[in-house]
Amino acid sequence: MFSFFKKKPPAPDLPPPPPSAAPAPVAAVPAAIVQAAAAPDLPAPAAPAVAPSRRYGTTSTFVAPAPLPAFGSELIPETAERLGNDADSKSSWMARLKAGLSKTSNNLSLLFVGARIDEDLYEELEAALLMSDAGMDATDFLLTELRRKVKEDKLLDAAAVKAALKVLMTDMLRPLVKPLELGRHEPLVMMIAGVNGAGKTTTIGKLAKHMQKYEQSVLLAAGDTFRAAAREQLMVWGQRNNVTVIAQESGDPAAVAFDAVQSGKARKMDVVMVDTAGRLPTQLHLMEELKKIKRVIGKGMDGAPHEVLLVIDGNTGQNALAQVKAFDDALQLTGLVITKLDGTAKGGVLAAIARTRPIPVYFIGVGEKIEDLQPFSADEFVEALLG
Ligand SMILES: Nc1nc2c(ncn2[C@@H]2O[C@H](COP(=O)(O)OP(=O)(O)OP(=O)(O)O)[C@@H](O)[C@H]2O)c(=O)[nH]1
Ligand SMILES: [Mg+2]
Repeated sequence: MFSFFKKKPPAPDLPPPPPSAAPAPVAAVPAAIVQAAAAPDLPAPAAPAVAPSRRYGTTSTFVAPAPLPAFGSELIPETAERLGNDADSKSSWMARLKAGLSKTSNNLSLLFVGARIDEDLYEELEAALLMSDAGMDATDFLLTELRRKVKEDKLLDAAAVKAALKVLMTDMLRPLVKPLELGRHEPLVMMIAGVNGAGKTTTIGKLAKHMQKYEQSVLLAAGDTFRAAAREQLMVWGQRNNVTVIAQESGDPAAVAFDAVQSGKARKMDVVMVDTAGRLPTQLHLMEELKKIKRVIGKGMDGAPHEVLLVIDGNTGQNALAQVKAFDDALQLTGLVITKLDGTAKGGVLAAIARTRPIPVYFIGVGEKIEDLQPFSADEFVEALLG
């Protein structure tokens, strides 16, 4: 059974959000802009799609949730019927993960079919691991350990060698497993970064939905102020999903993040997630901007951001490692999310990450639906690769 996050927070002293359609006045914030999300079973109010916005602090706009009667294409796919916490969802998740990693798993599995344990096998295994993006270091490590194990345990048949490789891989990936713990701070402030198109905004949307199922109230900050479309993407999604989004028409993403943290504190939200614009680690001025966003979040709340996540496109190959290093150096990452393991991804990059920068992989994604994002499990991942 999946446990999406480490634990449910203890029963809050405060009434659980979002409790009702009634406005919940909060000190220090004008009551008019504190709109509790409409309860799902209430009839849609006759309010305009976008609730009247108000200024807070300097220039940020609050886009309070209001159901949209009909809207064209979904910018962030929305399903969320199930969280994948039953046997059916689990097997379909495994099927999707297996399908996503099939390129690598086919290569690896074929090696062992009727194979003799000789130098040819090790050489082919080395090639297959390198092709899977595992990188030189992880590949060398796995091969050395496997040779040792074969010798020590006097393994004679290919199936036993494959089983030994499975154990080695799982042990290698296990340090990356760590559940995201909710309820440690009020609010838990998360900053999300990554290169362009990695899946940051989509991941935020999926996480927000999952967190709502865990009775977490979520506030989003549209920190991607470069592109109007990026802001719209998050705002429309927020309206559809009863999640308040804080945005600014243009200007300083750090200011949006600051306003979001202030608002999250005043409203006693459980989670504040700050989206950021995509950037390459080589764009040094943009990396500086990210550092500034992080600093300013810390001014809004001591110790925040509590989580700094890097979202990585699983198809990036070995370059993913360079991204992890650069973003970690700049921001001291606390976690990773690897998306798009359903495409041409080969999966080996997780081994490379485990060997060189073992930052926890909180979630992996195999598609665009809500349930396509799940916590990372080393056992499942290796099962999909070598099962
Ligand atoms: N196939 C697949 N597509 C995904 C996955 N995650 C996200 N996407 C798609 O990737 C595209 C980019 O996602 P965004 O969330 O907009 O990426 P972003 O990092 O916010 O992009 P920028 O803000 O432009 O930097 C969208 O079409 C998503 O639907 C995944 O796990 N699998
Ligand atoms: Mg985005």
